[in-house]
Amino acid sequence: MRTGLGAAALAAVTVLGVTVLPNGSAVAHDTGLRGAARGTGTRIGTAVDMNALANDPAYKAAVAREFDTVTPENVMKWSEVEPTQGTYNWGPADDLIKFARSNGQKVRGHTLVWHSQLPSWINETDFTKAQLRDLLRRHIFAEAGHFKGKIWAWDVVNEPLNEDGTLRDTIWLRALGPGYIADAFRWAHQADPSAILFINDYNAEWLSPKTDAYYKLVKDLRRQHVPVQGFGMQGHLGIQYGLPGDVLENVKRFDALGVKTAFTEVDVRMILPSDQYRTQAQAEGFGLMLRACLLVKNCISYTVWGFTDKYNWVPGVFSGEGEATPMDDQMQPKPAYDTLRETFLLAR
Ligand code: 9MR
Repeated sequence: MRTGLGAAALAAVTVLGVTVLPNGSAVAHDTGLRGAARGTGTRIGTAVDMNALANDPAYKAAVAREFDTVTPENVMKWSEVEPTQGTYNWGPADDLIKFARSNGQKVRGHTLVWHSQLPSWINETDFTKAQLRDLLRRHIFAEAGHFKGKIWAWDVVNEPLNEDGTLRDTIWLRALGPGYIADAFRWAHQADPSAILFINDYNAEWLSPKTDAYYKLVKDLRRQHVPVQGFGMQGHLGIQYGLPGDVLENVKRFDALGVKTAFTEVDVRMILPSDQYRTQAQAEGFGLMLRACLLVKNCISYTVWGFTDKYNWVPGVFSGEGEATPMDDQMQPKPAYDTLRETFLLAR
């Protein structure tokens, strides 16, 4: 396991649905990414758009065929689960859990504490600091409690740091102080002791002031026996910035801390229109993060933030950019898909 990922990784070739590995063996293209990942120790996952899952049979079939973990792209966020104070809407997330169970998939919960996608009633009411602390605690117990035993890994705190490594100025920092991160992990662990608890962020993949601060934060929290068990690197890259060179080094240092790691929201966007060079650079971006994951011991999952350009958040946020996923808008594999598959196959 995980031995075949040296320079030989470049020598696997996929032609007409068959991948020829450097040792000469051929693997037919019929098992999907899920089949390719089997036995590598790293699960392949995707974010799921619940509307697409309900209305697009080809999308639904692909989620079941290609992935062994699912993450709700939106339906577990606070604004979605408690749109009106005290009135919970668990239905869509329950549906995803049911879908995952019937397909033998694990669920990554996303996300308990975030500054974004908060219900409007939180921002619109003048809560005191003590009330906000109580609301956050109740929210964590309500949500992690509702899904207790059904979530493999939770993104407990999402995006709490700035690029310079300081704590992001959020409603939670202002109300609870810097200890809110430790509190959130303790509450989540009490509510669902079997879930693997992650801290999660973007621009967290390479060496930088931000990841230096995460390294220190995770180390300090663990020294205080706070149940932080995983470091999640979202993995949103854009080829126009160049691909980061020191991803493996970064993953390695968290692995050495004794926490699990995961790539949690991978996509690689580009300035449109695409061409073969951009599409190839994109494939390299997907591949370099998967390779880093497979080369360390405890990188337990690699999740793409959507697998088809048919449903994707990028064009709505970054104007003129897109095509960020491994399959095109017809759900046909792009070079990134083949790279992911070949990289997994070489690691088995
Ligand atoms: O993909 C999600 C999109 O549909 C939502 O509109 C958006 C709202 O902020 O959140 C997107 O997902 C984000 C994820 O929850 C956290 N990391 C960044 C993701 C992309 O913005």
